[in-house]
Amino acid sequence: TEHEHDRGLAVEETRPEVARPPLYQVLLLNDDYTPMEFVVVVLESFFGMNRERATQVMLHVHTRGRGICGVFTREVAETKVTQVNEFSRTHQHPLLCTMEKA
Ligand code: TYC
Repeated sequence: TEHEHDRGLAVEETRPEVARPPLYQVLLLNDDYTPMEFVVVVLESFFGMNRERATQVMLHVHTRGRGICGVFTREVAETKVTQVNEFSRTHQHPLLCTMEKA
């Protein structure tokens, strides 16, 4: 309406709550057999890390037993887990990728 004096229908009137989706951590687990270089390639290829960051995260998992690769919405996290585990099995490595609610 003229100058939007009737604010009832103005599209910019309210600030409706927008729910933030639950987030999930995607984790890598350590094992005794997967080569360190393979884990670095996984972190670069599926999680967009540069080699320096991927090496840091790989060494964290190697020494602490598990580590966070990234935090995503549920569907994205599920896709990462499936793709990493399929990739690892294709290359005959036991590397395990899992997810947990953040
Ligand atoms: N522990 C493995 C080794 O000594 C390396 C490794 C790191 C494996 C991280 C899995 O998620 C992992 N070759």
